[in-house]
Amino acid sequence: MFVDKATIKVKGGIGGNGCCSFRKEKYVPKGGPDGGNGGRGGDVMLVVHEGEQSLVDYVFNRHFEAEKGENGKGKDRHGKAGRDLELKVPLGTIVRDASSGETICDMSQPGQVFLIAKGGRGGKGNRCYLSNWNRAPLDHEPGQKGEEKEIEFELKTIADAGLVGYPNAGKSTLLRAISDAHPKVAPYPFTTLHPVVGVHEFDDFSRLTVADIPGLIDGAHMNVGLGHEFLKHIERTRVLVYVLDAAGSEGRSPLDDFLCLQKELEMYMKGLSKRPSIVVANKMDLPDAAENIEILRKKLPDLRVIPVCAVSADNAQELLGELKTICHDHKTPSF
Ligand SMILES: Nc1nc2c(ncn2[C@@H]2O[C@H](COP(=O)(O)OP(=O)(O)OP(=O)(O)O)[C@@H](O)[C@H]2O)c(=O)[nH]1
Ligand SMILES: [Mg+2]
Repeated sequence: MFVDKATIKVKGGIGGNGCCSFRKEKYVPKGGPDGGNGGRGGDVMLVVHEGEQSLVDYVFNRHFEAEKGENGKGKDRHGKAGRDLELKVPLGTIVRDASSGETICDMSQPGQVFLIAKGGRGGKGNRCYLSNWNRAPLDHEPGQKGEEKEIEFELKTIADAGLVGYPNAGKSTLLRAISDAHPKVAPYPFTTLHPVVGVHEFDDFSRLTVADIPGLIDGAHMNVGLGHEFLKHIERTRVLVYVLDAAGSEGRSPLDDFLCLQKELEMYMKGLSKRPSIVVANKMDLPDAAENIEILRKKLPDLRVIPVCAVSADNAQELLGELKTICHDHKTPSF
């Protein structure tokens, strides 16, 4: 199940209570106060986990509370602090306050950690109240409550490149050819129903992340097909890769496909189609592809058109090299 929105409640752990106790020992009369402090409650932290690609963990379980601090004890023993609670979120999760809608943080860096709800302070034991004026204090504090928040997660995938194209153009096949991901491939439209991110590691150990986005069709902006719902997952990619069925095997012209895709992107978000782009002319093994690629090159002189056969991974290296160069030259757009 792919989930890109969730609302949850987080609560820092309650601090442990301070203790009221007096030293009792043989031959030590009036031993004095020895009540220890309570431990602090655990914090709730958000941690980016690159293995996660969905917010599915937060659909059924919506309440998260960190551990309570231990109560203080006699003989000056302080309570143990409560354990922090780490909530894993996928890279690209935007965190908002559920009531005001205000953005609290954007989990956009690998390994990023954010303290979302602080645990309560532990209460003071009666030992802390010892003074020259009060040699036998009975005062001691209860632990404080932890911070409590209702927050909203929205996942907007972050990847170096985003594959956009019509259903069946071969986006998932291409992702399989150039990365470690294994999205489902099938000869019917809308095989991919949610974004999948794959990673390619180059020989110099640099990495390229590529997001496969569900197929777009004409009128997606009017909610035709899967609509625009998934386009938010290419908003934060540096390069757009238009994957076209260069053989026109479904009776459409690749050039028209490209122009319609560009129009849909622009309708979703102004300026999106101006992002650095590459055109992948896929299915070069089929007849008519060679002829169509010439038309594409002629009509789109400013764009790099790369012929690829995704099934046999032909020319995948050239595409990867080109993506690497473009990603190197362009920073991730900021939002
Ligand atoms: N002959 C040929 N067929 C290909 C090529 N690339 C993909 N296909 C076939 O095209 C069909 C669709 O491929 P997918 O990778 O599932 O296409 P997609 O763009 O991910 O489709 P959706 O997930 O539905 O949007 C499959 O039957 C693939 O085997 C290619 O280079 N040559
Ligand atoms: Mg697919």
